[in-house]
Amino acid sequence: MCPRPLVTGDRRCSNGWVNSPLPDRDRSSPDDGGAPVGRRLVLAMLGLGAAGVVAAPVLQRTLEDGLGAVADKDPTGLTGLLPNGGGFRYYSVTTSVPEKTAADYRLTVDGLVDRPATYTLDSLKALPQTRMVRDVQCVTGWRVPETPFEGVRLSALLDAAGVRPGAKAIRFTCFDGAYSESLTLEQASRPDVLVATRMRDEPLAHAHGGPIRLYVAPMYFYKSAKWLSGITVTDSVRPGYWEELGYDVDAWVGRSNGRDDAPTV
Ligand SMILES: Nc1nc2c(c(=O)[nH]1)N[C@H]1C(S)=C(S)[C@@H](COP(=O)(O)O)O[C@H]1N2
Ligand SMILES: [Mo]
Repeated sequence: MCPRPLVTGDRRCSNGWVNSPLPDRDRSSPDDGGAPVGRRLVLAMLGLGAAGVVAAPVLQRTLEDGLGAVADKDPTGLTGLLPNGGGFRYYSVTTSVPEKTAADYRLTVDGLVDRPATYTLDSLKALPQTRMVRDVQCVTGWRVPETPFEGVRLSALLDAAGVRPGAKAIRFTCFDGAYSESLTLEQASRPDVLVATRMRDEPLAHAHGGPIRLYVAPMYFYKSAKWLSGITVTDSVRPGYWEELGYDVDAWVGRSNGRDDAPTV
């Protein structure tokens, strides 16, 4: 299955599905006078050329699309783990993502901190957990109402690490080996930003970025990096994966990316 091509031509369907948080209006036509962010993104994508397509393999499907279709195409072996999707879509910028369990999952906190740390899954679960129930909004338009997330406040991990004076931002990296995200230190200190251990009142499934993902409640869902493995405190914001391709770094729902969705918090 190959949905609407991102740009004219079908070369980017050679790897599977399109995966972009790009709004549909821009995906269907780069020249339809859409929002400036869309044009910027399309130009960035075009600029990538063939190498970019290889570097950013494409995958997108709805978890509830029908597992048969997914099984036919799925190069990742995730199919058996797919939970009831509840309207969520599976996103990954890589064709496969290793599975991590309590035995081999690690989260490192480093950079401009006094006490760098490495957490295991068990050590994260042993810390105080915060549960929040908010809508999830993807920048492509889909929204899932009232989704429970649970986890450790990012601010608690930062406090434990001792953020040094002069620190301004956080860079997040993922064990898929490709995705990254960023927040300012002020954003990262909000009580509604979690290092999530659970989603929808279940342990985080691999398809949803388990065992640990970031959850940034007030921002578009691309900020909620899946398969989180690194938290690095830095002296300036380094734009994340999609932000390098034109999406807003400050991705407040309803106040960014040229969109007017209802805020999620
Ligand atoms: N590591 C990683 N995290 C990611 C992405 C990704 O491709 N890789 N996609 C982002 C986008 S655009 C969305 S909408 C959500 C999708 O989360 P879901 O697969 O749990 O629905 O994950 C975000 N975090
Ligand atoms: Mo997204």
